Amino acid sequence: MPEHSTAPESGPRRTLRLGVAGPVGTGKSSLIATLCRELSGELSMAVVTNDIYTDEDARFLRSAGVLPTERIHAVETGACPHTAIRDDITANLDAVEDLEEEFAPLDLVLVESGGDNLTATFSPALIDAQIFCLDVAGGGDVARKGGPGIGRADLLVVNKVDLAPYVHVDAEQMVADATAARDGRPVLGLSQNDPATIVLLCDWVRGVLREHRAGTHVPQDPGPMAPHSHGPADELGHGHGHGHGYGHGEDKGHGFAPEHVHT
Ligand SMILES: Nc1nc2c(ncn2[C@@H]2O[C@H](COP(=O)(O)OP(=O)(O)OP(=O)(O)O)[C@@H](O)[C@H]2O)c(=O)[nH]1
Ligand SMILES: [Mg+2]
Repeated sequence: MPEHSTAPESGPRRTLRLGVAGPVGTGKSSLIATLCRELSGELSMAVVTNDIYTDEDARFLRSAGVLPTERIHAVETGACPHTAIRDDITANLDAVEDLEEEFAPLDLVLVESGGDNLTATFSPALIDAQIFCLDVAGGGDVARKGGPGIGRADLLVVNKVDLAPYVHVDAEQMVADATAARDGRPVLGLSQNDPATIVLLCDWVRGVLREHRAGTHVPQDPGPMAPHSHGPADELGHGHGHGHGYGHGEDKGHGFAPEHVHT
């Protein structure tokens, strides 16, 4: 098994590795593009994208011009996205470490998961903190469906709140449902068209980075995905090894200022 350095001997790694997961089309790449646009003036940043068969997300981000193209690496998972962010993280860890070496010192590496379902979360061996991204267009009830990302990601984003009236969703209720499912962990209603929500997102990232650098941020494992099968290969015993007893940390993560906390 390859050895990956995770921290210099003298203290925590400088670079914060931040994962962004969530169902297909909920706005993960757009959120990452926004963070690059807003924060690359103050932070040295890079991005790793995951797509199943293509490098579509990396091409989108490169064409958006939000970072120098060489700071955006694509991992083609060739399989169910959660495999590459949770079960065998080698390709992603290599991509992250290559970027950290090439552009040292990096402050922030964003890792976008391939769009999956409600059960995919990052391994804390790959990332330090993770955002789980839903959108209102997926339906107001999604936040009530639970799962490790909704329940225990460091930040849950309810995205595209500007679309709520058009898809007959009560965005405030959706945020309230999400908050109720998270035992105090933060929830953010976000829209690319609402600068105030983007400020809150950026402030949350700055807060995590501060705690990471201070050594007080503890990466949390939201937990594994539910047992499932990928067909004949799994039946022959070549499964992904789900069902480990991952613990659920007690750290509730980084909240917003009181006036922005959704309870
Ligand atoms: N109205 C609105 N549209 C948004 C917002 N954020 C993203 N979108 C749109 O949603 C669509 C999907 O966005 P992406 O960022 O590609 O979503 P994704 O989660 O990266 O998609 P996959 O990687 O394919 O899973 C695009 O057409 C975006 O322009 C938002 O805040 N409001
Ligand atoms: Mg994407």
